[in-house]
Amino acid sequence: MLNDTIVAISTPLASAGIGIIRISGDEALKIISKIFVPKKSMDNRNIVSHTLHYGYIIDPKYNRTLDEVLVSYMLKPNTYTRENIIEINAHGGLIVLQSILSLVLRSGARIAEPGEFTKRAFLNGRIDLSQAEAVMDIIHSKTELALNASVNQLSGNIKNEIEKIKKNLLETIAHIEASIDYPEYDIDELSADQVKEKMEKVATKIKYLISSYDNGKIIREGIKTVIVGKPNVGKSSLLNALLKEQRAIVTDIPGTTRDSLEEYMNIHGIPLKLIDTAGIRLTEDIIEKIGVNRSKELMLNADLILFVIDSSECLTTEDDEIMELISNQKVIILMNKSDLNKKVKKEHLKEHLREMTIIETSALKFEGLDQLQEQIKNMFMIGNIQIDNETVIHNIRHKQSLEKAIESIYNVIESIDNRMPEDCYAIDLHSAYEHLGEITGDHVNDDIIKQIFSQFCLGK
Ligand SMILES: Nc1nc2c(ncn2[C@@H]2O[C@H](COP(=O)(O)OP(=O)(O)OP(=O)(O)O)[C@@H](O)[C@H]2O)c(=O)[nH]1
Ligand SMILES: [Mg+2]
Repeated sequence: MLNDTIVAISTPLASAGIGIIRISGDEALKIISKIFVPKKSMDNRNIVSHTLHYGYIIDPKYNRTLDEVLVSYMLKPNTYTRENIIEINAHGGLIVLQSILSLVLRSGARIAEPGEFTKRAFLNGRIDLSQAEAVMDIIHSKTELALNASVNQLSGNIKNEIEKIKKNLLETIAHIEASIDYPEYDIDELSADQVKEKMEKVATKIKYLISSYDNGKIIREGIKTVIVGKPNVGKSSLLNALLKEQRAIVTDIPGTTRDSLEEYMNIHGIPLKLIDTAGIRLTEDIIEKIGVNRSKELMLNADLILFVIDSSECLTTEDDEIMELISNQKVIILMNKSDLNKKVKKEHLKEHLREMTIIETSALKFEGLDQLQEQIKNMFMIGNIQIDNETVIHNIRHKQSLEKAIESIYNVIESIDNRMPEDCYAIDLHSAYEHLGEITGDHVNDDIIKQIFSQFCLGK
């Protein structure tokens, strides 16, 4: 499949200033010579790589001009795919681009699958699998921090980190196997204690990478923050106050919010995905019931819960029920309506919820909101998330492979502690090595590769 020449429209199919059609493969030069008539005649045998040429795309069969274009010639091996690449910069119109595309197809290319250009870059060894994944992450970045992390990944920071660990493992494996296979040679033996010491260092490194995933997820997806509470405590007012706009409907009628509502706000470059929910109570109203169930569902999947109570009223069984539901999650309790006379005592809340932070707020008077943001910042260590120099794992696939690798390393350590023979733990060393190879793509099966690239955009 790597032998044929592929083509795709690499820009969105919409009216735009320019649209780019990209061709990659051995036939790219031959195909373009059939359909491109440059203003200044050029010799196809002496093309200088990475040059841009002005001219017309002409359908030779009907001698019809399709568009006025600029064509870039990029000769292998210094290209995105490591193959010859031609890019036609045409006008960005649906019909123009599709006409040129079908002409290229008729001239001998095949339509590219999603991500196939990047897949070729990977299969031809220009980038590893983690870098290929970074390409997609860059395209889908929702925050500046996410973009930063993905660019670092593309530049190879994860690849380098993993390669270092793999090299370390490989040296140990080679040493052990040489002494098993060639006992007659006098190889400096690594003592079991030395192997153990090495593996403990490896485990620490892997553990560190795994722990970076929590930050990575936040960088990538933001903090999913769900505002919950019984009806009329001021949840929607709080959302509006934080966003500084009248986004949600607020009334003094309990049960105003029927459906959940999402908005983003930023804390130090990290998005907070704020979700206002329907107040939780027992209700016979069918629509409200659906809303209440949805609130409960959202609560379970939240990174953070803002539990709002009305501090000017006594707590009720509804508040108790919610506290029960959220007792295992990251929660900040907001004693709202602090501008009114206080009836709820903090001590009473603490009886129910031991570890939780309590903040007094008034959504009406915009009080306590800075304190709330500060608390969120500290809770998620947002000030500490620095990804410029640090390697952050933010891909679940990478995390899973690291977890499997560390499992195997722990097995090695355990075998050594139990004084097992070397060939026993050599197997676990191998499997740790292979799990790390899943990240870089040296040990990964075709199905996984297929699945990863199928998530790519067309033309990338
Ligand atoms: N005094 C005072 N009133 C508030 C405060 N926050 C909200 N309210 C009032 O409380 C009432 C209910 O506010 P909402 O924001 O709609 O409450 P909710 O929790 O979203 O209610 P549901 O959508 O019904 O679950 C409104 O009349 C608000 O003006 C506050 O901090 N102080
Ligand atoms: Mg509401």
